[in-house]
Amino acid sequence: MAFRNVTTSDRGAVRTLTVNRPDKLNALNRETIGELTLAFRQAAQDDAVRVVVLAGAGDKAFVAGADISEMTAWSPTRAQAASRAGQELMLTIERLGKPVLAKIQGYALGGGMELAMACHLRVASDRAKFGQPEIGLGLIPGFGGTQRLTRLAGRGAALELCLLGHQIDAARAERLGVVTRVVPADELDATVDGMADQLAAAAPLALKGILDAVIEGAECAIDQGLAFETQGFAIAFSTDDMREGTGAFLERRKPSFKGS
Ligand code: CO8
Repeated sequence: MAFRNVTTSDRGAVRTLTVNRPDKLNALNRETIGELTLAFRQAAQDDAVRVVVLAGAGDKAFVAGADISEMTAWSPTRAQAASRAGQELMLTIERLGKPVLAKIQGYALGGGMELAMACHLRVASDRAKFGQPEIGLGLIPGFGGTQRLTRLAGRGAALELCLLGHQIDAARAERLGVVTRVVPADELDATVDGMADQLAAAAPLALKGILDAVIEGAECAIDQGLAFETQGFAIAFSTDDMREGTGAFLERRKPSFKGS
C-alpha cells in the first residue's frame, strides 16, 4: 500500500520506513502516525522482513515532534485520543518481535525522541539533537516519553529533560543510555546498514526471544521475567536455526540461519 507521508524500501531482509515530511521536519501529524502504525504492522506480518530501520527524510531532522499545528484547537478528549494513538504506534514498534533500528541524523524532539526510544536500537549522527521540549508549549510528553526515558536513562535524567525542556547533543544522549552508538554524520548510513545486515543474518526466533524477554521482563517481577527467558530459551531448541548455529560453531564455519 502506498502512503503519503511514509516511504518504504527493501534491501534484502531489511525494510526501511522513512517519515517523509522534510518541509515540516518530519513532524508526526495524525495521518503519519496512522501510516507508520500500518507500515509497522505490515512489516511484522511479512516473513521476508527480518529487521526494520526507521529514518526521517532530509538531513535536518529524524522527527521534530508531534505536529504542533494540529494541536491548537484540541479538547482534552481529543488530546487523549491523540496521545493513545501515538502510544499505540510506540507499542506496535516495541512489541514488533523483530529488531527496529532508529537512524537519527538531526533533531529527535518531543514525539520524535519518543519514537526513537520505542525502537530497540538507536544510531545517531554526532550532529543529532535530542530533547523533550513539551514543557515550553505548556504540555507534557504524550507518546510515552515520561515512561521510556525514565526506563532508559533513570528518573534524574527524565526529570531534568522533561522539566527543563532543553536539547542535549548526541554524546550526552549516548552517556545517558538513550543512544546505542554515535558516529560521524558521514558514517551514519554505513553504520546502520552494517548493523541491520548483522541482525538480518541472525536467527529470527532467537532475536524475537531476546526482544520478548527483555521488553516484557523489564515490566514485571524478576520471577516472571525469568519465566519469559526460560520460555524463549526452550523455544530456540525447537528451531533448525539453533541446530545450525551450534553445528556451525563446532564445524568452524559461518552459520546460515533460515528463520525456522
Ligand atoms: N510541528 C509542526 N511543525 C513543525 C514542527 C512540529 N513539531 N517542528 C518543525 N516544524 C515546521 C516549522 O513550523 C517550519 O514550517 P514552515 O516552514 O511551514 O514555517 C518547518 O518545520 C521548519 O522548522 P523551523 O523553521 O522552526 O526550523 P528551525 O531550524 O528554525 O528550528 C527546531 C528547528 C528547533 C526543531 C524547531 O522547528 C522546533 O523547535 N520545532 C518544534 C519542536 C518541538 O517543540 N517538538 C515537540 C512537539 S510536541 C510533542 O512532540 C508532543 C508529543 C506527544 C503529543 C501527544 C498528542 C499528539
